[in-house]
Amino acid sequence: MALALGIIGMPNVGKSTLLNALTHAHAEASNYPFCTIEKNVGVVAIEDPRLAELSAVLQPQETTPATIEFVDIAGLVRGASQGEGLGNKFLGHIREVDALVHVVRCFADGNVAHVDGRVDPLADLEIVETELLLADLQSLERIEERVTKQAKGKPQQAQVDLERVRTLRDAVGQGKPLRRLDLGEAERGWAREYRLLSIKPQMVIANVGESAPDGGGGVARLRETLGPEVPVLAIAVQIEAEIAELPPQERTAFAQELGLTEVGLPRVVEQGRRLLGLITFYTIAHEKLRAWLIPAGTPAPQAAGRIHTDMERGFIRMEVMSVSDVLEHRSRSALQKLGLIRTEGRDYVVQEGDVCQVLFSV
Ligand SMILES: Nc1nc2c(ncn2[C@@H]2O[C@H](COP(=O)(O)OP(=O)(O)O)[C@@H](O)[C@H]2O)c(=O)[nH]1
Ligand SMILES: [Mg+2]
Repeated sequence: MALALGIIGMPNVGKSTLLNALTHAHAEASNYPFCTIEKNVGVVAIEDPRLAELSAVLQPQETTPATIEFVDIAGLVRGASQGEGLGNKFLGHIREVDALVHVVRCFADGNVAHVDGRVDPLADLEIVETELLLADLQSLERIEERVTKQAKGKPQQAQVDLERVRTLRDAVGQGKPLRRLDLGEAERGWAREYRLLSIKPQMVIANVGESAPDGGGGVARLRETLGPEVPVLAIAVQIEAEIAELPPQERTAFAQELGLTEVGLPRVVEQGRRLLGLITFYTIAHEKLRAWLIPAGTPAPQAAGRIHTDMERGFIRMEVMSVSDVLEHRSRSALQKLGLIRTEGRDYVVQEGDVCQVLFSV
């Protein structure tokens, strides 16, 4: 049940280049709309300085970073929700991801075609957002029809459901993405269950050109329009892809040579982790140290299940240290003396930075 981020946007804005940069793989990046037909998944290792330090202290035989998944979804055009440009298929791919990375083009480059023949990040953003809203409107209308039929048999429950559907439908009808509504946890879960699109948390990547890091004013306009809830990251995607080709130790120096203050991709990954509400925890088993990402609030047995399903089924208890304690005291015996190794049972909720050893039997 790995959670995934979907890279969305119009054709030719730099989505595949971004995935390519993120995975250092060579996803096809070509100058033709619709060149990405099938979805393309990249597994990205999380850079985590604490993991390296933990590894230096614990000296395991193997150290494995946590990963996060990005899916490159083919470009959407106006009319996608009506099936334009294979739109229905691509919208279907968006249903399957848990959060959205919306790439908009801010770079000017006469060699790269824009489907509408102009560079206007706000207009691009609106076109794609509108297609998501229209798709949600269609879904909600279908759900409403079904619930209305059910209302004949079970009037009371159906009435509650109907009200819910109508609240969401009204918002979407007024052009308001569901992620902006102040919904309760139950409503939110319900909207996710129906796999609505505009409920998914979103970040925006302003793909800026090398010579205009402010995207010709586009970055500021995006921030102003989207408000504080939607993070906007200005990333020079093409350059980041070139930087990503270099060995890790040379990247920062090269970025600085190009006048960038930092390499941008880790910010995309970190923001993705936040959008998905994931925390990092560590496990030690058989001389293997691993970092994992799990949703905040995950109970110990399910967290253990990430390592192996047997560990969830046969979960007995877990020994837990915090990463900061391990890095400070640097030995098991010291931690033991100080009472910093806890024993936790099935009801324990795993916390950010926990270092865990699972006891289980099957
Ligand atoms: N100048 C410039 N070109 C870019 C940038 N990002 C992508 N491109 C080019 O734009 C074209 C389309 O990029 P691609 O990643 O395939 O777009 P996608 O359709 O959104 O997946 C390719 O020729 C890329 O090399 C950028 O930041 N600057
Ligand atoms: Mg592409």
